[in-house]
Amino acid sequence: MDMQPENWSGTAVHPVGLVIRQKDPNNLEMPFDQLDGFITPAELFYIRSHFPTPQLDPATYRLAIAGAVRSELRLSYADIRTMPSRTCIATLECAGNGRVFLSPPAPGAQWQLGAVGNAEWTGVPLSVVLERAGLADDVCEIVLEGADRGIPKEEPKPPGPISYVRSIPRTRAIESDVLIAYQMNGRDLTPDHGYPLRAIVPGHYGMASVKWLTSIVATTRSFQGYWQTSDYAYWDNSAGTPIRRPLAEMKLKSQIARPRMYEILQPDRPYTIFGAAWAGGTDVAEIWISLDGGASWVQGDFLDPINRNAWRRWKYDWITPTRPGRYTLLARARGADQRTQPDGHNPNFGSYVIDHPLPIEVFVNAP
Ligand SMILES: Nc1nc2c(c(=O)[nH]1)N[C@H]1C(S)=C(S)[C@@H](COP(=O)(O)O)O[C@H]1N2
Ligand SMILES: [Mo]
Repeated sequence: MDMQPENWSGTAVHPVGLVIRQKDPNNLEMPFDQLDGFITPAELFYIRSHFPTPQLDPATYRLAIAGAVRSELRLSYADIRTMPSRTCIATLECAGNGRVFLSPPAPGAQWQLGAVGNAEWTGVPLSVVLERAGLADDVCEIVLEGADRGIPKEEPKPPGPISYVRSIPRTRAIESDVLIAYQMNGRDLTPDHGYPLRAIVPGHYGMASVKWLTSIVATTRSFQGYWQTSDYAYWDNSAGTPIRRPLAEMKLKSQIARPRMYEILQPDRPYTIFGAAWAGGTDVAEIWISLDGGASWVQGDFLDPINRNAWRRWKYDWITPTRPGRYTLLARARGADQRTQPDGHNPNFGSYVIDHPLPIEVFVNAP
């Protein structure tokens, strides 16, 4: 199991309470030890942007629907706001969340535990717009494009500026929980979270939920763009020859929020260990906690019911050890599909999908 996080220090705190991982563009994470309610307030919800936040005027904004459709559409912000809406709760996790735990260190934003949040999203189901446009029979993917543009920070870089574009399979795109969202937690999206409109693809890593959505293109061939093949992709080795495939569903994962990394605890006292667990494509069924670096495991209790694609907060009432010293705490979830989190990071995912139990080191004081 990967153990010692190398880059746990060197944090600067953003005025509103988020921790800065990269400035210009904004890449800010939640201090995960501040996890409290089921819903993450917008002020504490991580921001992951590859390019500067575009300033879009809702009066002139247009959403284009094009490609293999019967009728192309150009919708205004007002058009979207007057269409039938739906609200759903979804956890978004950046595929690189927990990267600081990788050893050797991996390039990219050194996310600790806070590039994840759970919010209530309101918008028009993507399926409503796709139905209005009329998809051709042979459409296999829906390509979502944002208004932001630039040159990516990570190698290999494309030859010039590109926009942020991701596709999702048609089968997923037409499910009623995939939204063209305009509200987060009952308020209009903030500029950093995608104002005026963004996609929300529940159960997928955050990269699928394209912000500042300006164009939707129905395509009859699988989309091979930079964010689909170079970044946010992995090596699928299952057929013998490695094939590059786009990341999609979030893997089952759990995180400890409290105690926080390197917290100093008093001996022989009640302490409630607290965290959250989530998954895409299955439900979180059990949570197990280790107080001895993985040698033994005890079962924790959930604070939230199962709610597909939303996290479940959990707790374990611990009596801290009497013996002073350093202790390693771990959490490991089991899914309704009977799978558990893996022992270590799968290198086929590169610097993404950090889904193994992440060690939280704490110190117990002398009495
Ligand atoms: N247009 C656009 N959409 C985007 C991104 C981006 O850089 N540009 N980042 C993606 C990634 S990698 C993540 S994890 C989520 C983060 O959403 P948030 O900033 O609202 O938390 O947005 C996704 N949508
Ligand atoms: Mo991300």
